[in-house]
Amino acid sequence: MFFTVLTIFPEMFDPFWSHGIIRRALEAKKIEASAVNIREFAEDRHQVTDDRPFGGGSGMVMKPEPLAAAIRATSQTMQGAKAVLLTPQGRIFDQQMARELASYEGLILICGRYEGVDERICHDLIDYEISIGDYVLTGGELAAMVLMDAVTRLIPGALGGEDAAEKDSFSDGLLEHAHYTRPRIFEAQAVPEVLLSGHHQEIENWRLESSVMRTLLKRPDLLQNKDLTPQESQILKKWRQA
Ligand code: 6GU
Repeated sequence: MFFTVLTIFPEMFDPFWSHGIIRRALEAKKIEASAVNIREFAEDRHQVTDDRPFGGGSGMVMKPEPLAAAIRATSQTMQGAKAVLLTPQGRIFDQQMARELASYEGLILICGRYEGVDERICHDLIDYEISIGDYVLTGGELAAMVLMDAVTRLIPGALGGEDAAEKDSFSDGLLEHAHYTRPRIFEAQAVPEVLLSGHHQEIENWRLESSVMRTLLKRPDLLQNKDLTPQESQILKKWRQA
């Protein structure tokens, strides 16, 4: 997977590239990533990337020419890449969209700033408009990092060979089961006995029950669109009656 981020703040990405799973995935060449300054594609002497809105009003709009030039130049060097505009007006990002994006060879992530980008960019040059939630950020940069993080962990081998991505929350439409580590008793709260038992089947059963119960309590909306296995249905019935 290739990520190229188009932004007026490329330095914002340096700390993101240099920590944790993202760093390891870069070092292992599971992903490649770079941040390109849109300013480099501005033709004028002052490399201006924004201008006042036609029709008046407050705020500034990102000019179309530097953005279009940046997207075209990047697309040419990235065969099979999709162009994603990060905008609060986009489709809300979720795990299913992360899976879809992870199937492409590359992603060009375009970070809007100011009040927005000139509308004429969206028609021919953009494949996806994506938002990360219903709140307003000052720019698409943090959203681009969220998206790259979620997509990277789905790239085979990026997590270091474990199957953790498949077992994570949302991958099967349920929240994760509860987790415990040492000590066995922390502030008068004991670890559930079954987890210390060594009975693998019983531990699996307990984890599924924990998963279903937590989803029912914390995110019942997730259960609306989910096909439940017979075992999951049975657990749900039990907890709904409780
Ligand atoms: Cl992608 N951009 C901005 N500016 N605000 C957002 C967002 C994106 N997603 C949620 N809020």
